[in-house]
Amino acid sequence: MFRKLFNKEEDKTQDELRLEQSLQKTRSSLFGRIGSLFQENEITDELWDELEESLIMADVGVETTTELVAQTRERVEDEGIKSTRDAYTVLKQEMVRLLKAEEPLRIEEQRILTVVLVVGVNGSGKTTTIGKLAHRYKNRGKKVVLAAGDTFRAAAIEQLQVWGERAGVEVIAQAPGSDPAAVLFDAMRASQESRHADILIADTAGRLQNKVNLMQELEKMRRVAGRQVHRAPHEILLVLDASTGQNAILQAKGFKETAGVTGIVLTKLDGTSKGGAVLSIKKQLGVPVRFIGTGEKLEDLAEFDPVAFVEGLLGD
Ligand SMILES: Nc1nc2c(ncn2[C@@H]2O[C@H](COP(=O)(O)OP(=O)(O)OP(=O)(O)O)[C@@H](O)[C@H]2O)c(=O)[nH]1
Ligand SMILES: [Mg+2]
Repeated sequence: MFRKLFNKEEDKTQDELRLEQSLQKTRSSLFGRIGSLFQENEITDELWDELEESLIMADVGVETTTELVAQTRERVEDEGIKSTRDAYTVLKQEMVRLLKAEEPLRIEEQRILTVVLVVGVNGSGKTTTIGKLAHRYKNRGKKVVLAAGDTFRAAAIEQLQVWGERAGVEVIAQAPGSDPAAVLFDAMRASQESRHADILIADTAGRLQNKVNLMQELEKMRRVAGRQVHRAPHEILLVLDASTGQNAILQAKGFKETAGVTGIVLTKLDGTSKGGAVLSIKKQLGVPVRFIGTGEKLEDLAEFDPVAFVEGLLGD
């Protein structure tokens, strides 16, 4: 029943293949153990205990683990499921349910100009992700412009310009030290008036979620954007480094409260065995994961697909 949701190996999209590959470490370290638990013959109390233990060790987080196991177990009992194989299917379905976004991603919707703000702590992968997003949407026929909203360091502006060149899109920048809200304002105006862009993606300086003045700076960027284009910024993507596991969730809570995050980009999934943390993001934050960073190159970004993710984590 669950299998039918998945594509056959040869039908997999590039995104699905990237996701699967980047989950290799997480899969082999701990989630492999979960697969073997469900190869036992009988469904026992020990099975549920060991499942719980394995999920917590895989950085899923205690609260999410408890709920996931309880719900899987309840369904298995209510539905009179007797085989571990079918129970495994229920577990996968419950995982998908934890990950599904209720709202569609707003980036590709038709509007005069879509504005995307990219935020996060230092070094999480914001600028790299912006390059990848530009490449992705340009390939889909969108006119993309980037705004160098990290005015904190000259090198940050140059780094975005390098990504702009790689992706073949224009970068609008001002001198280092300029007000990021002013950079965004100008970039929005240029995107509308002379560039006729579809999507404007703004970089921002890395900041810790508890630095009040820096969070106020983000609020100002949001206000300025909203005055210029109806309901902008349409997406505020928080970039989290997957290798920080449950710690990333703490960061995200701070950002969500003050910066109005609408979606998560989880980077560096390729280098970590802590991919299990993904399962608790939506439950703990109420914000869905939208993209996954699967490497350092322009193409290394996958749109987040819950079914492909669960398949990549647990295998068939
Ligand atoms: N393996 C891997 N590395 C990544 C990924 N995304 C970003 N990186 C690396 O992470 C490092 C930091 O990336 P940046 O894009 O500069 O991060 P940032 O958030 O813009 O950093 P600041 O502007 O300093 O706050 C770089 O070495 C990137 O190559 C990813 O998905 N996988
Ligand atoms: Mg940066």
